[in-house]
Amino acid sequence: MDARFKSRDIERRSLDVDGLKRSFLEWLVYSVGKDARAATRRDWFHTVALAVRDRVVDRWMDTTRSYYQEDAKRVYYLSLEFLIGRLLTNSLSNLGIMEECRQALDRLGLSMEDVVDAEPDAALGNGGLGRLAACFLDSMASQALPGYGYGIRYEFGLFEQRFENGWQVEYPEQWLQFGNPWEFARPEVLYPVQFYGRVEEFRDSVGERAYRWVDADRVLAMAYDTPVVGYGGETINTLRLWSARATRDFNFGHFNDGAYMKAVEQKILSENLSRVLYPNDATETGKELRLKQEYFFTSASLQDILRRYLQHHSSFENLPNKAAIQLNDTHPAIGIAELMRLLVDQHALRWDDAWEITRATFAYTNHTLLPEALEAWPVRMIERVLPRHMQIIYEINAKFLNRTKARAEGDNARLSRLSLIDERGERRVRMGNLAFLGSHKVNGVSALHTELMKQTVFADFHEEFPDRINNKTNGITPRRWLKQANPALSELITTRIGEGWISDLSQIAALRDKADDVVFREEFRRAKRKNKKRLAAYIARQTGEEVLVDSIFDVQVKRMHEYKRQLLNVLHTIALYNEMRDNPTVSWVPVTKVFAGKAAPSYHMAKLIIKLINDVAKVVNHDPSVHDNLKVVLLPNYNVTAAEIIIPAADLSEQISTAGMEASGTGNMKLALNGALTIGTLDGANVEIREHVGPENIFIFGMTAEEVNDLRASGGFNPREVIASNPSLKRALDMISTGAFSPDDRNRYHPIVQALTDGGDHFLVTADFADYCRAQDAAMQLYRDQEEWTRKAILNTANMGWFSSDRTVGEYAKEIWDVHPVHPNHDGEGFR
Ligand code: GPV
Repeated sequence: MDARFKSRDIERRSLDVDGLKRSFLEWLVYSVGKDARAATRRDWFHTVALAVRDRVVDRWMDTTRSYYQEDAKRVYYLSLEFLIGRLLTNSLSNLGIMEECRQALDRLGLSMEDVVDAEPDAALGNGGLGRLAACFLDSMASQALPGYGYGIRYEFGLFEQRFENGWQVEYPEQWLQFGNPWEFARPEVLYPVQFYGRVEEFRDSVGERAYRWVDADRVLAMAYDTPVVGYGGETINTLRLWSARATRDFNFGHFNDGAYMKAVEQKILSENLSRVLYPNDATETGKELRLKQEYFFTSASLQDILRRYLQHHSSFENLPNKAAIQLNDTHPAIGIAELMRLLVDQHALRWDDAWEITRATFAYTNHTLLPEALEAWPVRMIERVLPRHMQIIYEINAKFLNRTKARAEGDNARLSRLSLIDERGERRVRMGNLAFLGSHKVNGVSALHTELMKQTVFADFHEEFPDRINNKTNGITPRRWLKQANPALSELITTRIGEGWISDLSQIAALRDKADDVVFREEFRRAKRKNKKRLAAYIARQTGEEVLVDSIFDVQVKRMHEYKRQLLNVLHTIALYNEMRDNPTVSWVPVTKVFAGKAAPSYHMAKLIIKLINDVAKVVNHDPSVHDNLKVVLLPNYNVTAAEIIIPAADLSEQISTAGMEASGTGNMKLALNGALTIGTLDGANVEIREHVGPENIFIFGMTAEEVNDLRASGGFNPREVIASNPSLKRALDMISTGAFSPDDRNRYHPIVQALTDGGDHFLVTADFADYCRAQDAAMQLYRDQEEWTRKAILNTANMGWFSSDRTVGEYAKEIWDVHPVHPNHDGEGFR
């Protein structure tokens, strides 16, 4: 070791058991302020996290310094959501000191599990979109890519879900309550962000027309940085989250009125901006505070990006060569108007130059085609909240529409579809159109979704700009979703093929041969069984329900949404329950139906489906006539931490959305990688999963996206006819509608029955029911042959290598961002 450092400095970096143990004790006493006798589990978590953080800081600064010294092109991932979950296991695992830490804690008489469990789950996201952002951060850091995440440091993450009497009830998620040991507050990194006010026109120094935004309210955005530890610990990137702070300037006018307290209160209220995450998944609320959140973090991030750029450059023409900005859906799309404003109003660039730079810098990812999720802000709201941006949007629109062919050809219908402004009804700004126009690349998140983008929402834009749309099928990080969540399977894999798969998941293909190896199959089953036992214990703890470890763990975990069709699964559950009761002498394959997922608090239908699942569970689980062959559980408060326990234990993965509606799905990838067989529709990335794992190793059922489209277009679908011709479906629906599961309120499920019948069954649950049951039967029959089931499970794991987010991020880096790995120099001052 280098003698330049005092022993304490060395200690802070040491990665062996003794060094870790000494540093834990030092942190406990001097930073947490407790001795070992008085320390709680939470104190120990903070202690360990702070000690681990010490091992990261030097390499973090080295990484940042290397990017700076090389003036490397950076990619900035702007996202309103980062669903990162816990960080302790992740950091230890990526640093490669998991075992050392376990032993150090052991010597202190502590269990690693207890310490790990004291960490709150950072739920700064709703579902797939936010988790994708977190997987991308891991992949960028693990591949030495200069990538930054920018978002909001919500004080309250996604609500905590509890069931009261079977109904979902929401509680605030106070993840910051006891402090966050991973983050570094940066009170000096502070940017003003404005709202409201008006625009003044004036003549600039050369007599040109110019604009300034005046009389606006101001808030400050303050940075909090969290290190993002890449696999191997070589690259440590930054996730920078903004928190709203009141400005200190006072309106003296108010004081003269004696309204001092009022003035101060207004300032405090401005901090509400970063208070809470909106709990909607793929639906928009159109609330002003949401628009302000979007602008708040986007503006602060752009100011920060320009400041960093200007350290090396004195003009802006090189910005696209030094910065790539990825818009995670349209939530940060106002950034296009904001960059134009910064370049034109504040840095005096000519409009056309600014536009060229802006377009070359931004790229946009679309994550849904659902019309209710396509953001469209009322013009009147933007005019009021962001008056200068509204002008800029009009200007972008006018210049664009003037140049289109449609105008030349007098095709007004097409022109109005291309417009940034939706003129039907209340005038609105179509954020998707703005994002498309202001980006050099636009991508979908699975092959099917990208094709549908070209055919539907962006058909006109695709014709106008045929090279702009491209596909980047989503991926998941194998570090969190295999190595950390499933140590049993990970260790088994490593004994056979080494550990190269962790940073190059394509290597997992080497397991294909092992599917025919009877010893390997036995060990694979043993790993799965271990995970199922762990889940069974979790289920017992959470719900009080005992489930059979040897039953099929049939898992549907995701947000509650009609298009995801938890109802289809419930109807099959009821049909299976009836069959089991009718045929008690048959030797049934035992099934455990595992559900988990949150409903948006204002989504009444989704909340009613939650209640239905709980009601069905109550009846089925306590009916002795099914002899424990069927259990239904709905686990509360699904989050990243719960997913890490549930996913490795799954046998069957439910991916049953109405074809054409799930943009990609990423849970489907996590489950298949962990050796679950998929039962699914040809939707989103399921299509590509089928291509990779092979059609014989997946249960595909139901209508295709094209068939769905045709059936809906024909207007001829009649759910009543389908129900009448399927006795098991009819019986299940009759039971729901007559109160078999809700004797206390027989009409409770009227809205559900209504939606599936006279409501026209928009999500085609009844249309796909029969084929779904056929696929379920096939799965149950296959499960009887454990060798054959295991063979297919292994082939799923072995064939999922392509779905690593390393592959996805690599494609973005090459085809959209043009960023390259920068390997940090760790030899300099400050490194051991
Ligand atoms: I837009 N998605 C999400 O989680 N929240 C959103 O607000 C929107 C999309 C999801 C899609 O529903 C998934 O199909 C997809 O896999 C995921 O985004 C990541 O692309």
